[in-house]
Amino acid sequence: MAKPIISSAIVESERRGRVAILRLNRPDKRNAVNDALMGDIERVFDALTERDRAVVICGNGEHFCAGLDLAEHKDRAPFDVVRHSRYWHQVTDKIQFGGRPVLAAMQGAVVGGGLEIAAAAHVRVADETAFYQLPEGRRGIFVGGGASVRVAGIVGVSRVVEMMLTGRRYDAAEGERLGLSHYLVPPGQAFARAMELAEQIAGNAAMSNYMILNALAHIGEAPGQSGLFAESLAAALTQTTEDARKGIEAFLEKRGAEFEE
Ligand code: 1HE
Repeated sequence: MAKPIISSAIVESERRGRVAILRLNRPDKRNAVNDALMGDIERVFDALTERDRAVVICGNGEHFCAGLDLAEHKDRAPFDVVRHSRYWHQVTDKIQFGGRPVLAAMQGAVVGGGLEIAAAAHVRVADETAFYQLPEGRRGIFVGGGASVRVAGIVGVSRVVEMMLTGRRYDAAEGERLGLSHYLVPPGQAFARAMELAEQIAGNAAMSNYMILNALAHIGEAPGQSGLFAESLAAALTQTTEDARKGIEAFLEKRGAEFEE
């Protein structure tokens, strides 16, 4: 067994070459996220280094993640809920904007906060057992881990409203059609496919990956002309690197490119 990135009973972590793996490990609670689990997800991201060029997040057991640990949530005062929600935002921001591509490998429940974590990832691979749900309306609560922005950014505000009002369960095929997953694979194969993609993405030029993760998200929030100007600056920074020279040269010589480590 490879050396863990952090020592934790509820998050398993390891490195395989350039890919870091983070496994939610509360299968008996369907990987429901309590404060300790969120803290350990953050610790893994904080411990990553330049050598970790991609991350795969997955869950042990039959479910990716059943969302917020409702047992722990029962007794929170309003200010605690604000702080708790802002902490989820802090950690999901580290997933989305930590500077390295993150892939989610999903099976079974991708529910509530589980969907919010998945939505912060850049590439989502689901197997055919996956299902998606925002049951907050049914539980008398509201989303707090970023769904208003990130899930709405994927499926649109109108559908988030519908999902939260009805608690409807979308199956794996519907989820793929909506963009909740980008890849749909047979049961049990999500992790292997995500690892394959992660290896491939880890081999891209580091600055291209960085710009793809950061520039696109920020340009998406900018007014049109500001976005176009930012795009030109991102292009100027990326296109003038040694890696860009290598990538274009390799294409013209009909071979694969080897980028800087
Ligand atoms: C949990 C949780 C949880 C399971 N918090 N303990 N999320 C939800 O509303 C989803 C709630 N969970 C479910 O709908 C189901 O558990 C599943 C469809 C995911 C899985 O069903 P199943 O039949 O395989 O498992 P189970 O029997 O329902 O649960 C097994 C155990 O996990 C059981 O505990 P046990 O001690 O009785 O064995 C459950 O209580 C426990 N468990 N899910 C706590 N979520 C930042 S804001 C985000 C807001 C939200 O995420 S709201 C959505 C919360």
